Amino acid sequence: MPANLTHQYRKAEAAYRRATTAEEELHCLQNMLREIPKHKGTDKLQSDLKRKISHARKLINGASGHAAGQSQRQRIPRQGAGRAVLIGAPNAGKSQLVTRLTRANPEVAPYPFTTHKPQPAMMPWHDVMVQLIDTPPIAIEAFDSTLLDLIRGADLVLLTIDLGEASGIEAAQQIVEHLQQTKTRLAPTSYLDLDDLGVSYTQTLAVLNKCDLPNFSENLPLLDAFFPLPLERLSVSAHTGEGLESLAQAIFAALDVVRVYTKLPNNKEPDYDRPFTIQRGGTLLQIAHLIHKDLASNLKHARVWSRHLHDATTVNGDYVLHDQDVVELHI
Ligand SMILES: Nc1nc2c(ncn2[C@@H]2O[C@H](COP(=O)(O)OP(=O)(O)OP(=O)(O)O)[C@@H](O)[C@H]2O)c(=O)[nH]1
Ligand SMILES: [Mg+2]
Repeated sequence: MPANLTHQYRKAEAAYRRATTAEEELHCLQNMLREIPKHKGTDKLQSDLKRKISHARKLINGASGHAAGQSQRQRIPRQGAGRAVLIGAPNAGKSQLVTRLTRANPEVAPYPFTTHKPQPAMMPWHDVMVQLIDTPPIAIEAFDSTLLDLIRGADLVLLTIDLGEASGIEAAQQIVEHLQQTKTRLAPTSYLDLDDLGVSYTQTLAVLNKCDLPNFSENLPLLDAFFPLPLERLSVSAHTGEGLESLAQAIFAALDVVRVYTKLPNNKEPDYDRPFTIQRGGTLLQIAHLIHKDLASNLKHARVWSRHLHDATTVNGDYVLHDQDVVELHI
């Protein structure tokens, strides 16, 4: 029987994927269980959820132990409009890309295994910031499984491939195939497997790096023959900067968020410097909640300036926001 999952369930599931603490995970799993349609087709999902809830509770209650403390330390707080994690083989150019896209200064070197631990940095894109995480290289023979948590929790993975060398394709192919054997896999879009909740797919862009090198165009067609996944591809050079604007644009687009500017009733102009961002499809009530939870519970109505409406249209909390809407909240 098909599960026929609702929009509300999908939203709860998306929040679960982004949870960065055990408490958040528990809260999201409880939401998923509440929202899941209760019928025979979802029996297995329901019992999976209950099992995960009980596991998350145990983790939180026993959090004084060494293992729990360690996993908390490895968690990097989420910042900005979303999180993209760069992964790839040694020397693919991950750190060089982060240097070019952000103001961070990770170590870049002409030899492999330069980066030792995940490092967050912020990428400015127009008026928002996106969190990029540089990671140590993936070597199949010594795979560091803590990377799996980062991939699972990411909004986007940037699989960085060195196309300056033909061996770059094989290295990336091995990474993809290795991950497909785990429960944390790469895919053109993010979703959780309906038959096995433990299996998670994270949306991935293939970043074809080193397009300034002479062998790049020769290696490009080899991708079609040898690369196992139909991922969106972008050719870039972290060295010359070519393609990086398109990459930044693609990263922001993949996050699928909208920017919302708030305006105080007595002010003429909204605060254009600091937009709030929420997942596309999000409502005015969610923005109110982001600003302050009391604002959400006391919200009476709002006025909206939007490309899709007449200026200053009055709307309610369930109004679905568009990118670059301006809202004036009234309580
Ligand atoms: N020609 C060229 N060289 C590049 C490019 N991007 C990176 N490199 C060089 O490739 C080497 C590796 O770059 P890193 O950014 O350190 O690679 P990494 O993927 O972070 O490596 P690990 O930390 O070992 O995983 C350095 O010598 C960079 O200067 C590029 O687009 N073109
Ligand atoms: Mg590096």
